[in-house]
Amino acid sequence: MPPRPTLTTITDEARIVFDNVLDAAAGGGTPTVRLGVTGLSRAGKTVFITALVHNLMHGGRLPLFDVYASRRLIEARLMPQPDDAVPRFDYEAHVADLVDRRIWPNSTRRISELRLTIEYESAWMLKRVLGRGRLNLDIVDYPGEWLLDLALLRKSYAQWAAEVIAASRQLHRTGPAEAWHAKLASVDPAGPQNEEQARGLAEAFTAYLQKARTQEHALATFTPGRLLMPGDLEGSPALTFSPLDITAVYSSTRDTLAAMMERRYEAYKTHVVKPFFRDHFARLDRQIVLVDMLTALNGGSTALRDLEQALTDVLAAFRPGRASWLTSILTRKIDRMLFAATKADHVHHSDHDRLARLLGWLVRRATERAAFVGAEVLTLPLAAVRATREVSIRRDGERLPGIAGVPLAGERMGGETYDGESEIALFPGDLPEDPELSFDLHGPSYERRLAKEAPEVHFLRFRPPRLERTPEGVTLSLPHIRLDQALQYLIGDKLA
Ligand SMILES: Nc1nc2c(ncn2[C@@H]2O[C@H](COP(=O)(O)OP(=O)(O)OP(=O)(O)O)[C@@H](O)[C@H]2O)c(=O)[nH]1
Ligand SMILES: [Mg+2]
Repeated sequence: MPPRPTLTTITDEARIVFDNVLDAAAGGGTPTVRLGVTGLSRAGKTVFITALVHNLMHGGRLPLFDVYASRRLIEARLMPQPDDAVPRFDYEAHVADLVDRRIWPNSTRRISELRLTIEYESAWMLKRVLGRGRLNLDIVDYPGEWLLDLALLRKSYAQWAAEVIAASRQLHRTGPAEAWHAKLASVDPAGPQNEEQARGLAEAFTAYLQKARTQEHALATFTPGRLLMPGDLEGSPALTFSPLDITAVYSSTRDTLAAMMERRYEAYKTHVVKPFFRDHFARLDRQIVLVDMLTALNGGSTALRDLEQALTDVLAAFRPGRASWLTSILTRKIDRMLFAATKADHVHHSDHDRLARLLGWLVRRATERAAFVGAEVLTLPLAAVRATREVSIRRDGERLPGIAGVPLAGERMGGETYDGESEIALFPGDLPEDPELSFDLHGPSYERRLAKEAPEVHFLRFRPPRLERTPEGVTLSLPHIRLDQALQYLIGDKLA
């Protein structure tokens, strides 16, 4: 078991206990589930939350969501959320984007929250006599870039700096890092602290992060998150720092440049990362971790390993475990975790088993840890919004399981650029059979073997679907894959 020095101070723990008791009081006796929707940037958090609310409010097709299938769900509606200081999740705008304009919502730039109150008829006679049941479902949405910061809580400045610099020296990252590396070489970490130098370094470092992120393979190792997505913190001193090359000449003497950077790094953790963790992640009951396996597969084994490392680091910050009735009020614990491979509509359902196996492999360490402390874990391929349909494609006399959809304008494949209007059918390639091979755990020869054994996969991004209408002209809710199964696992037992 790794140590858990994430929230070390007693004051932090006391705050969390206090907030939990407040939560219980603010619920006014209505049971509340705080659902953590966890995922790196572009993993599909905003789309998932929107689809979840839309399907519950508009009666989607949810045959595997028990309360719904047995017609016990009376109503789901958005209610004022518990935290007044956090903006409300802009559900209406996201639905309008998806349904009316058929575009995906923008990348999230700030934190927001929603409370969905579900009224239901209990499945139990006795409970039914006592009246209708009610459950509050609280969800927070935030920019995925910020999530990686949770890993910083366990890292010293020296450790973090060494890791970031090592990553930036990897072959595919040296181009974007050139200017920043030059700046690093021109300063002396043991020299006197200097605001101008600090600012110059921070700017060069931020520029590197931005450039590196747009590279095809660049993925998950980019911290601090607020340099990429500053929210309200733009320009503040807590963001004016950079890793320094201090492995050789680290001097912890006060007033050196290195000491100054270290102070700011620690300030960033104290004033930015810890409150974010304490207020939104330390109090979760259930968690869904969304993982975009397909984009990582497109990026090859380096991208997969990057993603694995990042997720393992992040998930170490959470507190899974089974709680007793008393500890469930005082210290909430995550007793159920769902790992979902998102955007599963990009492959034919005959490949979903492989997709689930790949994800299971990616999160195996986090799964072991959760199981060890008694939390339940499930792995599922999922599409919060299904943008494709399945077709069978004839090629060389063979029938291949394919998908059809409208590629986003500008998507390209085989020399063709799509206009965002016409539908195409394609066979994206089969997912690799053996997860271990995809992660290339045994060196480059495996990469070659993999290339031979598994044909290349290529995934296009599709436009959100055109919604079906009933003969009366009512639009149906957003189509999905296994959203009902996810709901059943995450909150089904609370609606019994
Ligand atoms: N086909 C399909 N695409 C999806 C689905 N969910 C997400 N996507 C795609 O993934 C992109 C990112 O989804 P978001 O929900 O915005 O991701 P996010 O995790 O909120 O990302 P940040 O806000 O940047 O942290 C979308 O723009 C879509 O292109 C899905 O269920 N099906
Ligand atoms: Mg988002």
